[in-house]
Amino acid sequence: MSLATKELVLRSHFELKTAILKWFPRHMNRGMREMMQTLRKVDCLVEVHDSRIPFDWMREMMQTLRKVDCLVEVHDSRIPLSGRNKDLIRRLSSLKPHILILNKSDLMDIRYQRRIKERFQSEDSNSRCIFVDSLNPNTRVNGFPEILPTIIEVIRDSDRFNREDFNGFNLMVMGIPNVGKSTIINKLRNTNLRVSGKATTTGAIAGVTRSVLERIKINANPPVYLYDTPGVLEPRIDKGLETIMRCAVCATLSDQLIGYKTIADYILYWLNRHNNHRYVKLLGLDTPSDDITEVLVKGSVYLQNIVEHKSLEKGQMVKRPDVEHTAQQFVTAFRKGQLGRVMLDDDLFK
Ligand SMILES: Nc1nc2c(ncn2[C@@H]2O[C@H](COP(=O)(O)OP(=O)(O)OP(=O)(O)O)[C@@H](O)[C@H]2O)c(=O)[nH]1
Ligand SMILES: [Mg+2]
Repeated sequence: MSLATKELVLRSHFELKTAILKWFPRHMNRGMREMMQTLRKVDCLVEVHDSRIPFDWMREMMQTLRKVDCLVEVHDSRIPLSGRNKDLIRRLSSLKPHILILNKSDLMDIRYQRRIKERFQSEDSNSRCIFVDSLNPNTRVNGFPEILPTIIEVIRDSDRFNREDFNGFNLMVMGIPNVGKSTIINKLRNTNLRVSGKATTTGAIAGVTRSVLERIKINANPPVYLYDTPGVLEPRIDKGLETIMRCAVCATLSDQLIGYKTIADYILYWLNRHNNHRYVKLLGLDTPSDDITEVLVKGSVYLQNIVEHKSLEKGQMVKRPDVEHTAQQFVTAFRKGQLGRVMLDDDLFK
């Protein structure tokens, strides 16, 4: 939907306006320092995203890698290029067959699917790429039924597959936080084994899975087992602000790290650049605007997000718009697809 945009003055590029500038590099620097120390010991995997997660699981992950026949990489289909740990995947996929599942396809602009497949195919002709909407109860409407046959096919085609001592296929799922790795495992298990419940925990915030888990059986005949792993971010995610913001928009970074107002600001910038003004109705505005403070203040009034606090000057209760809460609602609406299906990396496909 596009409204008249006569007075709408768009920013030419996205800049951070908040204190994140002060401490984000420090977080990254610490992550990089820890990464360099750990790299000496384990050869690759790196955690930059959440300093509370210990590094022991990296060793676990490398040990697990020896046992698996195929790497199942999961990524968010709204950001097929941003945030993917490409160097790491390239190194690991030289050791094991690899497939890429682009999940959350219910939220992506599907016009890009063919172009994305072609791009990945041209980068690595041995890898396979499947689009999946793993929350859709109807497994037939998306790439879900293709996953297992494709994995078995790439393993069987690989010259490293040991057919003599076959006692089942072992897979390791990996990817950045919150892209749906655990959801896919549960769904594969529940669909193929006709069971219910969750074998591995899922959740809307980044960092739910915290260690390499025991292998989970996801198919009986042939036996297929899958190791779930914690999300790992690309060590060089600090290479561009837009990459960081796209990852934040898709909740692959913790919301506390970036802040809702900053995430909302990037969404506003991105929507306006794409002539998508659906937020005007959502936030009860008169016209589109590229000023996040104006949008959130007016939106707070419309949504009745008002807080009361005691004024130190006047000594009495005063009301103010709860812009933080409105920013959170705006971000949530975008993440749920209420402002349309998107391809956040569209500029990288031009
Ligand atoms: N819209 C949509 N949401 C999904 C899809 N798959 C998973 N989700 C949601 O994404 C969130 C993250 O899912 P998880 O399976 O916990 O993700 P994860 O990759 O295991 O996350 P970590 O363990 O934190 O690295 C949950 O809220 C899921 O419900 C999908 O296909 N579409
Ligand atoms: Mg998980």
